Amino acid sequence: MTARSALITGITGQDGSYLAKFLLDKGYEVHGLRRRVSQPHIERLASYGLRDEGASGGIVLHYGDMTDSSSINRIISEVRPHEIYNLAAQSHVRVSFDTAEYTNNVNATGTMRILDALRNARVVDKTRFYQASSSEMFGNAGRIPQDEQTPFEPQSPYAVSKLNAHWSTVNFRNGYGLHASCGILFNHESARRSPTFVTRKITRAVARYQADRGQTLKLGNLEARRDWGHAPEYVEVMWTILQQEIPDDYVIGTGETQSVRTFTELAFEAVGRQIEWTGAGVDEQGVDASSGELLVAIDPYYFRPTEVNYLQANPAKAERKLQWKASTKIGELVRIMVAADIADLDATNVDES
Ligand code: NAP
Ligand code: F7E
Repeated sequence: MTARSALITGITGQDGSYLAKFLLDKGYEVHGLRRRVSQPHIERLASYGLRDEGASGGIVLHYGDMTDSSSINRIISEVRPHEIYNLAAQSHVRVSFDTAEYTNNVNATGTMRILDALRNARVVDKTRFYQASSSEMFGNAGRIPQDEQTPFEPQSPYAVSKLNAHWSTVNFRNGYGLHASCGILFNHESARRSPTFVTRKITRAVARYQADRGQTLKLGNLEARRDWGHAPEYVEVMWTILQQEIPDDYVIGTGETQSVRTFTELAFEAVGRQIEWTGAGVDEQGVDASSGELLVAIDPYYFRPTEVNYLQANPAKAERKLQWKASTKIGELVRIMVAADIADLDATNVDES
């Protein structure tokens, strides 16, 4: 029997790398779209084996870009995959305020390029499509927790672009019968999370303190609350979503929420340090309760023009229909990430802004 094939956009990212491994283990022929960069960065995939087209085993990487229809058309026509996981995105919310047009081009128009390519290659009947939608689309929805019926109130260019891609996917499902589904995923983190997201920024800072190379950790809004889960569990549900007979959209999260402040406290507690908070607003500081050492300060650079204050998933539909439930709780997630960063202390001097 011929292996099922999958094309992953965003394969070099956190989720793409976990998903590639998950699909390889299931016997899939895995293809990935990667963009050209001056410094090759496929570390997250290196251990899985890369191969040339035509050879067996490993992953086939194709050069392309979400901003380039011709490469997307070419790759889809050549690979004609059974499944497409569209994970590529300019995924940083704060950066999207500085690069709004580009973010929209990659995330929204990029998704439309893939959907149109599926029509043009006449594989709408053959290919199933997964769209990486985001809890950011809920924005400040005013309803807690958020489920599939919660109205969207996006608060950033990133969230607006993801909402565009989300509705385009639903439209192609309704209009052309494409087996297209959206996973509305809440924040999911791991040792592979880019260091510019707050969780990894914090766990890396804790690891540096542990090695006596600590520098004051500069953060923005400590009060924002997120529903943080563990990324490897979240890529499994992407696959489960595409195995359903009827395409649909699902909210995926743990159902629990914590503030950035609490995540910071838990991360320092993982190495035996208690934070004592003093001051208020931009003058607030977190100091080591025993030594008085300054651990955390506020830097307004990390504030966003519009912030999402409170995200908490209601994943009841996924639990009921997909039999999926997040198992890693926040305490364990923090311990996994801190331990990985302590084991990998080379990674200093990375730009975390
Ligand atoms: P990530 O680590 O930032 O990875 C993003 C991927 O997209 C990378 O492979 C990146 O390539 C690629 N990419 C960016 N711009 C591209 C372009 N112009 N052309 C081709 N590829 C491009 O993101 P992630 O955390 O794995 O998230 C995966 C997807 O889920 C994203 O769409 C994200 O928006 C969405 N999402 C994430 C979360 C979360 O908490 N992680 C929650 C909800 C939704 P490079 O490696 O070359 O940069
Ligand atoms: O921010 C606050 C910040 O950048 C979380 C992406 O994967 O999840 C992610 O988006 C919160 C925000 O992730 C810093 O203001 C405080 O309230 O880690 P983040 P995000 O914006 O939630 C969603 C679901 C996605 O779809 C996105 O692709 O933390 N915060 N201080 C900070 N954030 C950062 N980055 N850096 C700080 O210093």
